[in-house]
Amino acid sequence: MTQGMLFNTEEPPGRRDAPAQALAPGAWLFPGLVHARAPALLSAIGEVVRRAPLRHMTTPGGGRMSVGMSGCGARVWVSDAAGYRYETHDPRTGRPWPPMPALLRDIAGECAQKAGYDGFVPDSGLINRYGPGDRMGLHQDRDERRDAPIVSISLGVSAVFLWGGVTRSDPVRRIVMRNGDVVVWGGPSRLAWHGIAPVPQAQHPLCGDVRYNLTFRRTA
Ligand code: MD3
Ligand code: FE
Repeated sequence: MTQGMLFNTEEPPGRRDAPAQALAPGAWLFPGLVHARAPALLSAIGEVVRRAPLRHMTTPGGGRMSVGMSGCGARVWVSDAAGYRYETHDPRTGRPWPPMPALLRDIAGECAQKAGYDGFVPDSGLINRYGPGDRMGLHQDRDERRDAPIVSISLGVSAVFLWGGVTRSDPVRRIVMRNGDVVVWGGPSRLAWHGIAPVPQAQHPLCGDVRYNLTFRRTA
């Protein structure tokens, strides 16, 4: 997609009940699974970021992440000059992270169950906010429990998800994530390399030019 062009990323009708797609062993894409609940999910995000404002974290290498981040639950991932870790308190406010809204916890559990992971109760909900041009480089998620899946919910503007497989040299697949799409990653796919290509300049009726991604994890 050409940067700078305007796209209407509103999802076409009829994709809401699209079948689940197996992306790889242990990894499932559910197109539009939470589409109907996008407004409620966005309200829950608003409730969290009112108490724990989105911020651009610093990487250990001294860079500034383009993605705005916040979170809820017992522990939330943070990055600063000292490295990556999960913290019980928001370093920006000094207060505990906001509790995870029951709506988020319940939807995450329901999504995990659809992928065959029963009894998933996340203790961490990370909120990523992407504006036009914001991206996330290829990485692995290594800082939390690996015996639990990660549930990812995309909202707002569509983005191209980069998926490099479990070995760094694996070819990178490109998968479009639209408003209401859910991916559940676990088992053999839990340590896959992944990232987000620069988000296009586009408009979504619920989110303007923003993409949100929610990820739900177990950290303890
Ligand atoms: C594949 N977020 O927060 S979510 C992250 O859209 C992160 O904001 C991206 O990567 C985003 O760490 C992608 C999809 C995702 C999340 C975790 C994974 C894919 C994953 C863990 C293992 C393999
Ligand atoms: Fe990640």
